[in-house]
Amino acid sequence: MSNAQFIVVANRLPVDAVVDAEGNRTWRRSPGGLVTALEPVLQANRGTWIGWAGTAGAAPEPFESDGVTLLPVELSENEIFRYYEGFSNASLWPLYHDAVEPRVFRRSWWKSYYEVNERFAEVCAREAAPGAVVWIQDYQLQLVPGMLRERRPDLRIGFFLHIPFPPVELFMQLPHRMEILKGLLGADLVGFQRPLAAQNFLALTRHLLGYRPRGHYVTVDDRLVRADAFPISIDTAANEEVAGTERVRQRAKEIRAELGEPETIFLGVDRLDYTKGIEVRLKAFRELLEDGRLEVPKAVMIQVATPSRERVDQYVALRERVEREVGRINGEYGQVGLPAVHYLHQSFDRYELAALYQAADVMAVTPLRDGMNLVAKEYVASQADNRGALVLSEFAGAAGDLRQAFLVNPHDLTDLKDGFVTAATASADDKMKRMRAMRRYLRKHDVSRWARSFLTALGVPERSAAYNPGS
Ligand code: ADQ
Repeated sequence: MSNAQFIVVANRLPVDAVVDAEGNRTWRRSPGGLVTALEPVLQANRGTWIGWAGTAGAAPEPFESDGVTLLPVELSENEIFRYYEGFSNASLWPLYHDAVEPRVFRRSWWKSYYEVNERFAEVCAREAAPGAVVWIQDYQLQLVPGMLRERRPDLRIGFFLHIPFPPVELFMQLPHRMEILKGLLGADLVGFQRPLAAQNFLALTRHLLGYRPRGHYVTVDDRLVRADAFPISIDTAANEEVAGTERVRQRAKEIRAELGEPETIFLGVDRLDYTKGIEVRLKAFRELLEDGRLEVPKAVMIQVATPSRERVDQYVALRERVEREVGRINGEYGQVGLPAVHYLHQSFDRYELAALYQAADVMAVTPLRDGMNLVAKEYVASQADNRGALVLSEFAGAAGDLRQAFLVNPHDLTDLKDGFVTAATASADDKMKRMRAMRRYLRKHDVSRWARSFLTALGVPERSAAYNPGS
């Protein structure tokens, strides 16, 4: 047994390997709110982060990064295929997102999912100090809470699901549904993005196990398990700071100039994922051009689609469909030197992203289903002059927080098209009021508040270092 007082367990470590020309490997912290929120807690508690380092084969030795111990877990090529691309991303991911794309089940994937979860649980059981706090992240590791409790009943175990939790009828399709539910119930606290997800989970314990949940609690053996909502957020101050730099302001102006000073720039920024509603967004834009309600070059769209899960069949097919649609729109409505849709299948640093957010008049966040959607929150935080308009899907968890957005139902193309036009033609005053209210909300509800409220609910005492390391 080791001495880690606070452990985060996630599929990926919060760093990416960078290999230079001589073949030397160094590690670069990967961007993201989760790392930002948890780093101070980890630093103050000699914390440990357990996760996969991102490449197949033998795991690198544990190492320190910014005061945090990083403990790589090995995944073989076969496990990446079965546990990660298979069961996690082709079975669970579509099913938990309301099956907006058909889910695929393979028995060999489950075996690998089980084995990898067991490996994570074993590493964690070995590292944790007596009575330590362990916080497990997301759908790839749903068996870990139960496996860990069997090995180490002394630990405080929290689990947070970043994606939606499906209604009972959908969850019931899942082979090994019982093992997964029991795995989650190994935690003391199961956190979700939205209250409805917590309710789905509690209803499932009644349906599948005959338990009798009361309020947010359900009794499992002699333990109380709490299921509740903790909507994740962004590092609002950091986003505002980047957006306020001269560099970003200049770059935003430059982008508008490069596009020929259009009246309305529509922007989409997503991982290239079928849940994000990129196809319906493009279709709505095309029909608006077709109907003459929008016109190139007065209106243009920028679609940034970060490469994602490129070896999973559904993602390969999606990319082809999206790129065909972009080609079609540009073929029909573009002019020489003036495409209707600027499509960028790339990742950008946070300055370029902030400049794009600032250049955009209408941000189109139209997922068919999404746990939260941080892009919507980043866009709002970047509107230093309260100028832009956010079109937001009711099916994104963020719609519960950003109530002043132009809310749309992306499953209803007419509603989506009307939402685009309403946002594009809203008065400056209306947009400013909405934006101000949303920015105020995000200043208060940022990612460190999210982490704090989860840890408090997990019973980490307020005065302990794990609760508020900065003080
Ligand atoms: P994701 O599905 O990855 O997250 P999202 O919440 O939008 O979705 O986060 C995407 C992140 O990637 C954002 O921080 C964004 O800035 C960044 N990003 C997107 N495109 C980029 C690009 N081209 N270059 C650089 N960065 C880019 C999952 C769930 C969400 C939930 C989060 C957090 O699916 O619902 O909000 O976890 O819990």
